[in-house]
Amino acid sequence: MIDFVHIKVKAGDGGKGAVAFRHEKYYPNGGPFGGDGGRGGNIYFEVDTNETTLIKLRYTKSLKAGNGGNGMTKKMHGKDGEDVTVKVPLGTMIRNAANGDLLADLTKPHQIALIARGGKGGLGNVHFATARNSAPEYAQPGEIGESLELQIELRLLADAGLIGFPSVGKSTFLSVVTNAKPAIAEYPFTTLEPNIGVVELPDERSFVLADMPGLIEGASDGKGLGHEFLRHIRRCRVLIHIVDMSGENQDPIDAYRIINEELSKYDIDLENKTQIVVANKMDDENAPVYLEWFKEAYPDLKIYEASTLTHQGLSEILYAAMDAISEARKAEEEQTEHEEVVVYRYEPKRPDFEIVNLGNHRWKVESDKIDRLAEQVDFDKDEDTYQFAMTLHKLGIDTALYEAGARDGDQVIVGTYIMDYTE
Ligand SMILES: Nc1nc2c(ncn2[C@@H]2O[C@H](COP(=O)(O)OP(=O)(O)OP(=O)(O)O)[C@@H](O)[C@H]2O)c(=O)[nH]1
Ligand SMILES: [Mg+2]
Repeated sequence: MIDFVHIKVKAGDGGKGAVAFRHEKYYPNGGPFGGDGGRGGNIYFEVDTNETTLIKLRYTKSLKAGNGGNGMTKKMHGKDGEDVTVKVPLGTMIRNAANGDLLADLTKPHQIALIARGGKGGLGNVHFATARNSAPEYAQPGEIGESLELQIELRLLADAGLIGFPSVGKSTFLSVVTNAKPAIAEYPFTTLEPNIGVVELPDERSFVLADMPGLIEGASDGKGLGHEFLRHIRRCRVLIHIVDMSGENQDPIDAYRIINEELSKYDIDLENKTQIVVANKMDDENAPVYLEWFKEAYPDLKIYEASTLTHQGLSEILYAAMDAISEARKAEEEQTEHEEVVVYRYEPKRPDFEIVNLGNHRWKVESDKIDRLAEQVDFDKDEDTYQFAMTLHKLGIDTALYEAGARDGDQVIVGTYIMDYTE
């Protein structure tokens, strides 16, 4: 079952840095006193194993995280904006709707993905005081939080899979214990694609159940519907293996053996999966005799007798499956419980600039971003020039120049401006 929703998300904007000055009795002309803006809230998506659908998001057109508060006087920081965490089911994939890029593939319990990052708060004017200018009128604006349109897709990972020969009653089983409405018919290979439903038990536990197309001898080599869905079976924690005791289509003893052989051939690790063996169609008049033979052939096997037609014996099977699934989930959760898995879609930040050695102690900083910034600067004004130098410093350009080999007195070309380099 695949489920899609589209939503817009907007991370919080950073708060503005404050321009303020100290005005106290004994400091009539005190220095800059403006604090920093707070960080904008982030938007996270987190796996919650209690969720099984995206229905909640279907009614959400957009989500917005809190903006950071503005900086205040007395160097007080603005408050950080509130984060938003969206709980989604296991198997949720989040894409950037604009280009289809996969931002996160949430496949483990507790996994968290940072999807939209809040803007940084602006620095208050306390950061900009210098020997030359002890009363800066400048503070940074806050960064704008990211906004994205998301395409969210749920690929339910089935906890349990119904397997067996064609026409044994797998789809009938699914249709009786879940809301799913799969096609059911006498002829083999009625089911061509797995159908999925959610089993909800009276004790409020639930699991995802899928029926599978029928398996036949040679399925692992691609016979019948072959490989297509064996890969789904591999991911199920529990297999409910249905054997048709009417004996109408196959001998139940052979059927059970052949299915297990095919699964092993396909490298499905049967040792580590719980297999619940169901003797189905027990309402059929021939079933009791076949069942006796079956028990003699497999004396150590626990067999659940059932009829999906008359709904006999089904709840015992569901509880057995649920218990095995709960145990498997617990083991999985314990593995990941204490390491919060964070999937950042961010690549390690690439520098926005390149340092080019022109030789002769001359260097060039190549960067569109910095060229654009430089256009705004009035280099006749000390304050502007100073701010620009500070920006270069913050972007790590002086360090990068040093690492590239620049030394005191070298010339650095930035945009159309030539500066002297000082370590
Ligand atoms: N007598 C009897 N017939 C049943 C029972 N369960 C299912 N059937 C019948 O068996 C036939 C096949 O049922 P499906 O549920 O489609 O079987 P399936 O295993 O999904 O078959 P494929 O999708 O072809 O692999 C249908 O005609 C059902 O009505 C049962 O408990 N007793
Ligand atoms: Mg079917």
